Amino acid sequence: MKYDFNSRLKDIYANPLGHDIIFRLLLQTGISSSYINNPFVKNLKVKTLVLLLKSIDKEFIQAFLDLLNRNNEQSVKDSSTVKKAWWKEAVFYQVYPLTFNGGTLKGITEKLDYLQNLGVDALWLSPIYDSPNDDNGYDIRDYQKIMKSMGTMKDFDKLLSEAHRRGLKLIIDLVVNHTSDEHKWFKQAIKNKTNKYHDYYIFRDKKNNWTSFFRGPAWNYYENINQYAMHLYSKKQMDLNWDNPDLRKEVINMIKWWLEKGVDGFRMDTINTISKMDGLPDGNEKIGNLIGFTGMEHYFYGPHLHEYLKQVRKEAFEPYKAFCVGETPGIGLELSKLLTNESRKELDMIFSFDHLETPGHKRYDNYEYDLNFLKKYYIDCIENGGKGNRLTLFFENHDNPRMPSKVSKDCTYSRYISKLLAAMQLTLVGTPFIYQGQELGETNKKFKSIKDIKDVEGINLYNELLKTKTPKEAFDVILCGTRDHARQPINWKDAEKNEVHEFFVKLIRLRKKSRVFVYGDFRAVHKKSKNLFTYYRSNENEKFYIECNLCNKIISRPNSHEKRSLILSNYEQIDKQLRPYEANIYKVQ
Ligand code: TEU
Repeated sequence: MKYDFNSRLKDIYANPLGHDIIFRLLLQTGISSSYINNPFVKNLKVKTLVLLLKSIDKEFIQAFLDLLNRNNEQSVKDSSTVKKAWWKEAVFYQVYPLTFNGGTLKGITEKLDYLQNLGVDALWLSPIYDSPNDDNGYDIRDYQKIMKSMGTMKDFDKLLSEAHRRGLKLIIDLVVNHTSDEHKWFKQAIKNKTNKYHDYYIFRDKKNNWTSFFRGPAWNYYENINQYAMHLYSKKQMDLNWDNPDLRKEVINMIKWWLEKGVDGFRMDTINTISKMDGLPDGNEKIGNLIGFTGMEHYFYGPHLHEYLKQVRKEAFEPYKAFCVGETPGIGLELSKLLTNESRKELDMIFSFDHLETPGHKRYDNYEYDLNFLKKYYIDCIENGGKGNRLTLFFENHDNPRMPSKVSKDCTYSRYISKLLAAMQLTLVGTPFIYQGQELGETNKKFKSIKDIKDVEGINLYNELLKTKTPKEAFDVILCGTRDHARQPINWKDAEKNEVHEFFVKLIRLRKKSRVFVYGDFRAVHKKSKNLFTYYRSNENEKFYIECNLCNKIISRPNSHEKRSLILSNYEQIDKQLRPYEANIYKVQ
């Protein structure tokens, strides 16, 4: 199907890429996604919409239509059944090695009993490789060497064998969209334009208008060769040229080297950005202003993405039956099906970020997260996700502030919120990924000044904000969204006496005992009730009813004559009404 100004919105929305772009645009602008389902709206032609909405300019729409016509993949046929797999049954735990336990691999090994007692089944380690730490290890200098401050390869081998001895799987972070500018490949690449490593990266005589996720142009200039090199992230993270088959081969060989050592799989860092639009065309400035980064429409879902993912899976993962979860900023529900449906043989799961901010908000905005949006998001994903796709269930990671602090600026109910979120994370349909400290009810840090901020993204944004704001105003913005909140050392003192920790242990134990939470059916009830999220999980043997109060007020509990027995609550005992952020799990008789 070719898309143009005569196309109807419903046809564009039926296209996976069109669906996700419209969903993302509505999300960024805070316009309700229910408009797109309105019979009048969905039958509108694009040209009529442009006439009606003066604010949308034709160039913006043309860029969108061009993108659709270049990526004209239609929806994938869903699988008829849900296939079982260890990574669908597992509860994952993300370790940020730099601050987990003394910043060493030995420190992680020391905590394996704690993690086993928590009940998790698999660990994801953020980068452990040799790095100058410009982006805390996401700027890799040597893929096959351990970061000196973290220990040695012997320490890693010990950690891996001790994890396996306890029945824990271990996956590592694969950062192959870019390397550090101190990587030996890049050091060769900038020597001259003729050596083979030069084409491992993206060099051009002229730069385009793309900007970096970490502010400023996405290009460094190298005078000795009079060329620019691309970096979508920090100035020291140089994008690899995945269009070069020799580079792909190098990456595949490195992956196999780690698989030979026995790792169980990978989390693939910003993996959807590895394929850039041919010719590297300028980004649409209006789209750039809206989403915050210019050019993203030309690389968040590039022309060869599927081809490259299929090759890596076929040549590296499949021979070892390795697991892979892709981190895919900008990818929504429909595109995720094209990346993870088992028929596609690309990724097993992805991390989509569409739920991490509520409509009209960005990470650095000062607002309180309304959990009613999370309810709507998960009902949509679960009811429309398909049997051939597995949702990742996460609220936190090393790139985002602590979720309880996003929900409520005051700490009155933060422990109840931590437990409410845990109840949803461990009873909804999908694979839970717990981020270090979440099980302890960690909240945002009270940083005092920009001196406390270490993250390159936050520091760069602060310096850019100083062009238009006072230092205090700029710091207040950073305080809302800095990734530093999630990167603080964990306080292990009395960790297991923590009420949030205890709740996580009980929840994970319940999930293990009752497979209904892994493969069972999901049915949301009271869908239209504000601040109330209630749903059933059921299979032929068991049925559970979960009720959640999504706000800081007491709300009525819906009447029911159903015979239920309370299994778990984040309050001491049940009351007539639902108290602030109350979460209860019942077994239905
Ligand atoms: O993050 C990629 C990504 O999702 C970014 O959009 C991220 O959210 C970041 O905050 C920019 O706004 C991955 C890693 O998780 C992140 O820690 C790294 O900084 C980044 O890639 C570059 O490797």
